[in-house]
Formats: sequence, C-alpha cells, structure tokens
Amino acid sequence: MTKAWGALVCLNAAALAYAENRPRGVSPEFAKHYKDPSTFTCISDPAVQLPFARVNDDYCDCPDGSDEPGTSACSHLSSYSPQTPSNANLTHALPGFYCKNKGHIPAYVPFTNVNDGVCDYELCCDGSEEWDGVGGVKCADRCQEIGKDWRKLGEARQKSLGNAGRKRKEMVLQAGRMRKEVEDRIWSLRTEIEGAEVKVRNLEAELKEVERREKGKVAKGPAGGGKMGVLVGLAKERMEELREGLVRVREERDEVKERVKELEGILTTFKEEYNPNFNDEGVKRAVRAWEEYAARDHTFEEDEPAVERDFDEMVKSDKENGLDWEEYEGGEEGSDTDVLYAFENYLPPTIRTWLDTRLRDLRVTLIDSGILADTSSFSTTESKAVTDARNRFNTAERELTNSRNDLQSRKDDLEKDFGPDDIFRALKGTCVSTDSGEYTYELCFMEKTTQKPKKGGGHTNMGNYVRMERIMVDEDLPANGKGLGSGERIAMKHENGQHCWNGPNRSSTIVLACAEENEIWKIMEEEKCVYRLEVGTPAVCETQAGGKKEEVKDEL
Ligand code: MAN
Repeated sequence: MTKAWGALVCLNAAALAYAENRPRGVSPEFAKHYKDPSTFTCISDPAVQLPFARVNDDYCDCPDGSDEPGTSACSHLSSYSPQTPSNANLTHALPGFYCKNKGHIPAYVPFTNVNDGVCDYELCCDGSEEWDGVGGVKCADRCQEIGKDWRKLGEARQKSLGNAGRKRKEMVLQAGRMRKEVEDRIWSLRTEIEGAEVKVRNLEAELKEVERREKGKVAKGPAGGGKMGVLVGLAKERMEELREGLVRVREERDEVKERVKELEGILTTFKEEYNPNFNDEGVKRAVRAWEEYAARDHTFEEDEPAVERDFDEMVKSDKENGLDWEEYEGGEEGSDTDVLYAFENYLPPTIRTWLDTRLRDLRVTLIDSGILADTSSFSTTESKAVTDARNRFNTAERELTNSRNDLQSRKDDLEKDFGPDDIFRALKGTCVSTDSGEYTYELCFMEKTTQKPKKGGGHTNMGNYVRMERIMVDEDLPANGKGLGSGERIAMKHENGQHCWNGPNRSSTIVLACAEENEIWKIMEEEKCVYRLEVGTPAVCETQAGGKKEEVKDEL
C-alpha cells in the first residue's frame, strides 16, 4: 500500500463511524443524514420529514430524492452537482448510488443505472448497484481483480511519473545551461561590438584620409592615365619600336657580315692565286688595295661577347628587364603628382613627408575654396587605394551590424517566456508527430504546428508559437495516465498559420500534461482550421494539479 492510499484511509476514519448502519447506496460523506432510526429529514428540504421506513422503499418522497439513496426511484431528478447541491427542486441531493468497491476505489453510479440489469463494473466493481437481480442479472464482486489491475497500472503510472520528474529536472538543468550560453554570448557580443565600433571608426577615418589624399592628387584625364599616362604610353610604344628596330638591324648586320666574309674569302683566294707575271695593272691595283684593306683592323664590335650580351639584354621584353609599364600606366605611383613633386626625392624623408602633406593640404584648401578645380570628379574610376579602404570600412560596418542584430535577437530570446523554470528553452525545436486521419501532425515546441498529408503534397502550417496560457481542464484521466486529467494546465497558443479557405488563418492550442515522453495524444479540429492538440511532456510535471480520480475518497 502506498503512502497516498494510507492517507486516504485515515481521512475517511470519521466518516466510517456511520458506515456500518448506513442504508444502501449512502456514502460515508452523507451518512450523518441517515443516523436517526425513526425519522428521516430530506437533506435539501428539512421541512419534509418522513418515517425512516420510507427510506429506500422505491418511492420518491423527498423533492431532492434523498430518501432513495439505494434505488432508481428518484432518478428522474437532475444529477447532483457539487456547485449547486442545494438546488433541491431541480437536482438530486446525492451524487449517485454509492458503491463501496472494497479492494478498489469507491465510486458513485448514476441513479439511472441502479437495477437496470447491466453491470457497471467501470464505476461499481462490486456489482452492488444491481442488488435486485433485475432480469436475472447477477453482478459478481470483481473489485479484487479490478483493484489489483488498477493498482498495477497506478504503480506503473507512479514509476512513469517518477521518471518524468527526473527528466524534468534534467531539462531544467539543460535550460539553465542554455540560458547561460545565451547570457555568455551576450557578454562576448558586447565586447565584440565595442571592438568592432572602434574598428569601424578607425576605418572610416582611414577612408576619409585616403579620399583626402586622393583629392590632393592631380586627377587623371577622362580617358585614364592623364599626362603621365600618355607619356608612359608613348614611351612604351617607342621602346617597342626601338626593340623591334634593334632586332631587325642585328639580323641585317649578321647577313652583311656573312656576305663580307664571303667576299673577303674570294679576295683572299684571288690574291693568293693571281699570276703577278702578267703585268696587268688593273689586277695589281686591286691586289694592293685588298692588301691595304686587309691590313686595317676590321674587328666588328659585336665580335666582343660583352657587346653582344648587351644587345641580347636590350631585345628582351620590358617585363624580363624588370620594367612593368602597368605600374606607371594605371597605378597611383604613376600619377602626375609624382612628376610634379619629383624634386622631393632629393629631400630627406621627414621633410619630404612634411612637404607632401602641406602641398596636398594646400591643394585641398584651394579646391574647397573654389580657387582650384576639383578635377577628381573627372575620374571615371575610383582609385584602388580608395576602393580598398572603402571595402575595408564596409566590411567592418557589415560585421558590426550583424553583431548588433545577433545581440538584439539574443536579448529578445532572454526576454521570451519559456514557461516555469525556463523549461521550454530545453525543448525548443524538439518535434513530435503522430498520424491522425489522412494527415501526420507535427508539433515543434516553441516553434510551430504542421499538418502533412500522408499521401504527399504540401505541408500546412497550423500556427506559429505566440504565447503560453493557463487553462482549466476537466477530463477523466485514462488508466495509463495519457490524458489531461483535471486542473490547471499550460497551453501554448500557435497562431497565424496558413489561411483557411473561407475561414480564418489556421491556429492551434496545445494543451500540455505530465508524461514521461514528449508525445501527441489527441488531435481535434474543434472548428474549421482551429485545432486542439493534447500533448504529454515531462516539462510540465511539477506544475499541474492531481487528476480527477485521485480526488475520489478511498474505502479500502
Ligand atoms: C485542409 C485541412 C483541414 C481543413 C481544411 C479546410 O483540408 O487543413 O484540416 O479543415 O483544409 O479547408
């Protein structure tokens, strides 16, 4: 026997004092009205008094039916209601026929069921309501076995509740850790943002400075390159022409050298082979001239390897020679400022920087005061330096905005209602689903509810989480405990789901009750596109009152 059972027995000890002599169908609660053995006073209408012999005589004497606690004679009266027990003219003074149900839990059976020829074992396991054997019916007392099964289920339920309670504790810890993570991230984001703000300010200043410097330069012409660019372009072309010329001349020279060598060979042979005895004056003159020619130094310059190597270097491309025209054509180094201030190169570096700054400042001042034209506007493209600085600034600013948004969403997250003990933080994003009819229904805690056709096709949003509410429920708790029971329950409202044709936007109410597992028990479409889900979760185990059945007094 559990502690709870023991407590229930103690509570009923006083009431049991009358138990032995109570008329049939009277509960310990109402026994006091039946203790006078000679006269009976109608409970809700004390003016009406009867000889006690008329109690349970199968004739309804009292307007409130209280003289027939063990028959169905007054069953035409409306059922007793704890809220209006004294409304004697309309309702029965008693809740029903009291079944002692020894070995199980006592219960009231509606008076209409008394002696109706049907055993109501669900409420009256001892079969006492069929005491008259109407139609030969005999209801054996089955309380021992029913009570045993019930207690077994109850123990399983208690065990399950114990597990659920442990799970809840774990969830509370988990929720605490998750909250801490958010808080820590908020702290680190604050530091990151401070750093990012400084970075953005610095990069903004850098961008302004670069823009200012660029403004101070003589702008390039609309075609790009300016005077310097034109000069560089011409020089490059000229260099190319000279290189090509040199190559061509070297080729022609080599050809000529070959021909000279050939001619010299012919003349050498001629000189060696002519006959000096033929007094041919013309031949002799030619030989003499050849001898004079041959005596002179005819070494070609290019025969010296160094000269030839120089030529080889000269005909190599500019790039191979370490000359990159692009640097001078488009880059900032090629700007006219360098030409204008080239004399600075002769100054010591500190003075050069000082002078450069002054000159640029002067130029900016002259532009600002309208004395000098701001030629920077002629530029079709921004200088690389400005573009780079702007990109750095924009990137830093973007990062700062992202961090600020991140911080805000985490702050909002901390403000959000995650239920008692912040418990639903641990469940956020956990989804459970179940089939019902032609759909599979899915609930994602703190997010949304979805209806998915089993045959395939688009999913329907049944509402997004908006808030938590507390609602009262009053339902029988099934023996397996998978139900709402009665008392105050947490309900989650999901709204603004997919629009319902000819109806509202879909919405759902998720009513939660304690269970060992997160599971959907029941789904109802209460009105068109308005859904109600009954869901079990360990998250609410310590926040709900006991079930209806546990309130019934025990008479073991
Ligand atoms: C779908 C489902 C139903 C809903 C109807 C309304 O079939 O979402 O639950 O009742 O649309 O047209």
